Amino acid sequence: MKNPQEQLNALRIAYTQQLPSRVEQIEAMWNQLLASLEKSIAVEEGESGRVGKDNTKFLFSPHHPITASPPLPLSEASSLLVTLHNLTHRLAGSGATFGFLTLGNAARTLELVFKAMLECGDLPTSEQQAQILVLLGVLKHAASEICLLSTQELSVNLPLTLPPLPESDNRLIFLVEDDPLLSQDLVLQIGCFGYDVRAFNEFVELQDAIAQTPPAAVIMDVVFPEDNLAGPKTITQIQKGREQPLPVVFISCRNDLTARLQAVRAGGKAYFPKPINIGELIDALDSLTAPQTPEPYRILIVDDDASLATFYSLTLEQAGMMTVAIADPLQVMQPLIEFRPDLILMDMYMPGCDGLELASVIRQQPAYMGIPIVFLSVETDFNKQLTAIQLGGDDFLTKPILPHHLVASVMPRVQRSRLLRSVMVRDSLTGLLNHTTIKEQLSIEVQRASRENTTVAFAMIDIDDFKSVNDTYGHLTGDRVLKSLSRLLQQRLRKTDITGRYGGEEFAIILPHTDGLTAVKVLNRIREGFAKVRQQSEGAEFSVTFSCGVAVFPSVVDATQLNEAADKALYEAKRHGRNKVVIANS
Ligand code: GH3
Ligand code: MG
Repeated sequence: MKNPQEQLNALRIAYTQQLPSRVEQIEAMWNQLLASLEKSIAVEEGESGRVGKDNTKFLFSPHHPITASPPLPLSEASSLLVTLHNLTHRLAGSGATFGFLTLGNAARTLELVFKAMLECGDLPTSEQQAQILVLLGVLKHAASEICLLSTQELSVNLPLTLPPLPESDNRLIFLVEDDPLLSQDLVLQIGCFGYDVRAFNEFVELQDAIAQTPPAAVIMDVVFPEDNLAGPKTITQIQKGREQPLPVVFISCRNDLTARLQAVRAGGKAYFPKPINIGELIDALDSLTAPQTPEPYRILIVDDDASLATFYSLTLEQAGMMTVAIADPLQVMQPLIEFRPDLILMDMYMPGCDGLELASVIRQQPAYMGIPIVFLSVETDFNKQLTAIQLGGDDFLTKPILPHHLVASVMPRVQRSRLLRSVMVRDSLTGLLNHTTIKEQLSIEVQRASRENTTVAFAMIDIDDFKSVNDTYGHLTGDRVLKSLSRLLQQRLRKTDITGRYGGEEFAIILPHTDGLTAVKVLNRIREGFAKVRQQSEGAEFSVTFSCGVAVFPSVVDATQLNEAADKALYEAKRHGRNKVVIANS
C-alpha cells in the first residue's frame, strides 16, 4: 500500500495524462455549439427570426421564455453550453488545486464567459467568440506543457506533518511484587479488565523483558527485602536509559512522604498504598495506556469531480483523518448513516443538485442538524457564500485550496463537532452510548445486516441485585460498579461491537456479524470475568454478577422485535437464578 504522499503524486500524474483529452473535449464541444448555432440561425432566417430588443438573437433565456418550442439546434446549443460550463468549471477547480495555475486561470475565465452566456441567453458576440478562441489556445498550450513535465517535476512534497500514528493496542502490564500471594491476586484481578499481566520477582528479569517488549505500563512495589526503597531506585535506573519514560504506577505498604517522593522522582504517575483498591488502580492503568490519539476524525467528501475528491481525501488522510468520497450528491444518505461523518466537505456547484440544496436537505433531519458542513467551491459570489452560511454551512473555502489550509480549516471544526456529538450521544457516567443512540445504532446495524445478508446479535445486560449493592455500600460504590462493568465491556468486546448504557443498571450491546452461539460464548466469558472482579468499598470486598438476554437477527426479524426478544430472554435469565446468559428462541 502506497503512502498518501505517493498516492497524491500518482493522482497528480494520472490527472496530467487526462488533461489533453479533457481540453480537446471542451474544444470539440465548442465547435459543435458553433455549428449548431449556425444551423439554427439559418433556420430562423428562413422564418421571421426571433430578435431581442438590442437586435441579438436569444439562445436560451430565463427572462425571455421561448413560447413556441425552439428549433432543435437551439435546445441542443443550450445543453451544449451547460455541459461546457460544467467542464470548464471542473477544470478550473481541479487545475488550480493540482498546482497548474495557468491552466486553472484559463479554465476559470472560460467558465465565466460560458456562465455569462448562459445567464443572458444571448448568442455569443463575435468578441466573446474571439475571447473563447484565445482561451482555448491558452488551455491547449498549458495542457501540452504540463504533459512534458517529468515524473520528478510532478512530484510535490506537501507541507503536512503527520500526527503520530495511533499507538498499537498494547495491553501488556509488567508487575513487580515480592509477595507471591498478592502478586498472583493482582495478575488475576487486573487480567479481568482485559490486561495481559506478567509478574516478575527479579529486577534483572524485568529489565531484560522491558528491553525486548516494552509494556504499556509497569506496576512496581516500593519495599523489597534488600532495600526499603528498591522499587523507585530500580525504576530510576531503567528510566535513565530510555528516550520515552515508561509509565509506572507504584504500590506499597509504605504511605510516608519519603516513599511517595522517591516514587514521584522515579517518574511514578500514581501511588497506591496497600490494600490496593483495584478500581482505582484500573482507572490509573486505563488513563496511562489509553491511546494518545483519538479515533480518527471521519470526513465525508461530496464532489462531482472524482480526481478532486480523491485529492481532498488523500490530503486529509495524510493528516490522519478517515474519509469517504462520493461523486453523486444524491447518494449522500447512505454514507451519512453508516460512515457517521464528523464533518462534511461539500462542493457548492454540482450538476443535478446544488450544494446549498443538499445542505438544506441534510439539515432538515434532526439527526444531522449539528453536523458541520464546509463548502468548497470556486464560487466567489459573496451573496452565495452568505446564503451558504445562513443555511448552516459552517464555512466556505474557495478553490483552489492549499492542502495545509484545507487541513487547518477542517481540523478545529471537526474537533468541536466530535466534542459536541459526544455530549449528545454518550452517557456521562460510563462514556457508553446513551439509550437513544444505541437504539438508532441497532436499526442501522439491522438494516446493514439485511442488506449484506448476515447476522447481528443484540444483548441486554442487567446487574443482579444491584439495589442491595447501593443499599449496602452506598450509591458511589454502586456507580463504581457500573463503571467497572462498562470498562470490562469495552475491553472485552471487539472494536466493531457497539456498547451502550440502556438505563440505570442496564446495558445493551450490538454485535455485528455475530451468530447466536458466538454471542452467547462471548457474553458468558464477560459474565465470568465480571463475577471474578472483586469490587471494593472502604475496606469491604464483594463481587457482583449480571444476567443477560440475547436475540439474533435474522431469526428475529427487526430492531423492535430484537429489543423485545432480548428483554424477554433477560427476564428468563433472572427467573432461572440470575448470573446467566439466555438466548431468545425465535
Ligand atoms: P435484579 O437482579 O432483579 O435486576 O435486581 P436489582 O436490584 O438489580 O433491580 P432493581 O430494579 O430492583 O434495582 C435497580 C437499582 O439500580 C435501583 C437503582 O437505585 C439502581 N440504580 C439505577 N441507576 C443507578 C445509577 O446510576 N447509579 C447507582 N449507584 N445506582 C443506580
Ligand atoms: Mg438489576
